[in-house]
Amino acid sequence: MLTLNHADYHNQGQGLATGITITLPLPDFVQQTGWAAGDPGITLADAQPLSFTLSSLGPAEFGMIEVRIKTVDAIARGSAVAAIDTKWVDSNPVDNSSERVSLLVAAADAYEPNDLLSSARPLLTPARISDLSYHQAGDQDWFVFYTPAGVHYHIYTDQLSADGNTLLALYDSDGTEILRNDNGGEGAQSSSINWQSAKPGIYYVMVTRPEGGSGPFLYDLVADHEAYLFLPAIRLE
Ligand SMILES: [Ca+2]
Ligand SMILES: [Ca+2]
Ligand SMILES: [Ca+2]
Repeated sequence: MLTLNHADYHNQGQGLATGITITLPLPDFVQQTGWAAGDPGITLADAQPLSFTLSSLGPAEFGMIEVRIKTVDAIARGSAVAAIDTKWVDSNPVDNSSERVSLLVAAADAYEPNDLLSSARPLLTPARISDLSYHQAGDQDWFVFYTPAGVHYHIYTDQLSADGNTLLALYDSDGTEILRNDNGGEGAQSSSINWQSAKPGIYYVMVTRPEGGSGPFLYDLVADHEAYLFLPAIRLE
């Protein structure tokens, strides 16, 4: 897998900056395989953490470093913050770091293909299935579980990556929808269903992205048995 990442830099100071170091620490799951920069003065200083040096940058001058990275993982999440440093007196060092940028690898998860009720994967409740992905437009993740009657379930999506958005639905053995939820989970776009099985049988849960959105994301699917505590009747006499 090959993706491109770039760091923009800009001298917003009044004077010539010299002895510049640009650092871009990458998460462990990616490797830098190459880089390119428009400014011929840029040199690679170190591979880990990834850093570059530039002898000088005049007032209002700017540039960009493009870094090619690869990963062998199908699912991974991390983030990176680029930083720039100069040996010159810097009147405003607080803006020398970039915003934290999410780095996401969201290829097909370990339960694919499961886009149909007929290809649903077993869900042994209670369960947390981590590192699921919505890896392509229209992906549906179907899971199937058996329940006796009278069990309370809390089924929800969790740990959504940036810009993630789930729609969660519950179906009976005929594929008839029982419940669905879009944004009822603890995270803003996550989903949650509370349900009690009226009769024993096979049921299905399905997770997808709601209409109107796009883009890959990662999530966990959790199916908890809700515990109810019935206190014995007590009496003071
Ligand atoms: Ca999936
Ligand atoms: Ca799927
Ligand atoms: Ca949602």
